[in-house]
Amino acid sequence: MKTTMQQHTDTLNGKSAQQEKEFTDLHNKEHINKLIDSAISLKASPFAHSETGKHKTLAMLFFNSSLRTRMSTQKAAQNLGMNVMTINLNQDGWQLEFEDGTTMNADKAEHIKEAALVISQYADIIALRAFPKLVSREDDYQETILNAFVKYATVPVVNMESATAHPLQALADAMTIKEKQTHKKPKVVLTWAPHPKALPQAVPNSFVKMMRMQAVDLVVTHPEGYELSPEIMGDTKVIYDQEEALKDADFIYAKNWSSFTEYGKVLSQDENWMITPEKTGEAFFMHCLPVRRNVVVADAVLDSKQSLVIDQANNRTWSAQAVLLDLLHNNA
Ligand code: SN0
Repeated sequence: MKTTMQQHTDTLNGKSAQQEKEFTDLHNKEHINKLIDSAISLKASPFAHSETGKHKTLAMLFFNSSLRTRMSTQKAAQNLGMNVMTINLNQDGWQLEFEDGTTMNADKAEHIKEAALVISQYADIIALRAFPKLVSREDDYQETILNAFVKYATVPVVNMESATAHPLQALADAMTIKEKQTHKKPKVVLTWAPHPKALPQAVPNSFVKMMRMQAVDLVVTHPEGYELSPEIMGDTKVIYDQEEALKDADFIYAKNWSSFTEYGKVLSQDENWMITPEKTGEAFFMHCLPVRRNVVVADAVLDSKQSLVIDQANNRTWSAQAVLLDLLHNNA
C-alpha cells in the first residue's frame, strides 16, 4: 500500500522508474541471472527471508486457468511472510474496460483505471495472468491488459503469463537446466509438438529469450509456418528437420504453439512430431505442464527418470520467491 505522496513521487519519476519496478518480461541478462542464483539459494533455505514480506499483501489476479502458477506463487509469497489474496477476474470480478474514452453502456462494468488504483490500495504487489485471444497478432503483442495494469497500478506488477510472455516459467526452466547440466555449454533444443488446440506463444517466446541469455547451444525446431517472432528469435538456429535438430541434445524442451505468421492458426497436427523415447535418447525431457500425454509426448518419456517436468514445477516456487523478494527489497 502506498501513500498519496509516494504515488506522486512515482509519477514524477516517470516511466523509467516504473519499468524498473515491474517483473513483466526478461529484460536484463545480469538481473535475470541474479534472480536465478537467488532462486537456487532460496530453494536451499526457503525461510531465510520469512520476515521480509510481513504485513505485505500479494494480490493474484487470474483471467485464465492456473494450477502451478497459482499454487507456487502463493507458496512463494507465504515463504516470505506475505499475505495473499486471489481473484478469478473472469468469474468473480466485474468485466473490465481497457479502452480509454469509451461510453460504458454495454457489458463492461468497471474501468481498469479505477480497478488498478483500488487493488493498489489493498495490495503491495499485483500479480496477473492474462492469456492472448489469438485472433489479432497486433492486439495480443500490444499486451493491453498487462500494460494497463502497469500504467494504472501504483504498486509493482508481476507477469504470471501474459499474451506473449511467461517469464516466471522461463526462470524456473533456466534454474532447472542449471541444476541438471553436466557440462559447461549444454545443447538445448526447443521443439514444437502437436496439440488439438491453438495455444499461445508465451512459453516458447520466454524460453527462447531466456536461453539466449544463458551459456547454452540453442536450437529451435518446428514445422514450416510455425516460425516465432523474428525479434525474439534473433540469430537463434532453426532446423526444420526434428531428427537432425535433436541430435546430441542434452535438454529437449517440447511445447506446442499456434502459428505466429498465420496468427493463432493450427497449421499441423502431425503426430510424427510427438516426443518418444527413440527421440530423447539420453537427453533430459522438459515441458512447462499441463501436458497432453501421448499427443505432445509419449507416456514412456514422461514416466522416465529423464523427465524433469516435476522438477520444473517445483522450481516455479523458488523462482517466484526470488522475484517477489527482489520486488519487496526494491519497491513495495
Ligand atoms: C498454456 C499455454 O500457454 O500453452 C499454459 C502453459 C503454462 N497451456 C494451455 O493452455 C494448455 C491447454 C490445454 O488444453 O492443453
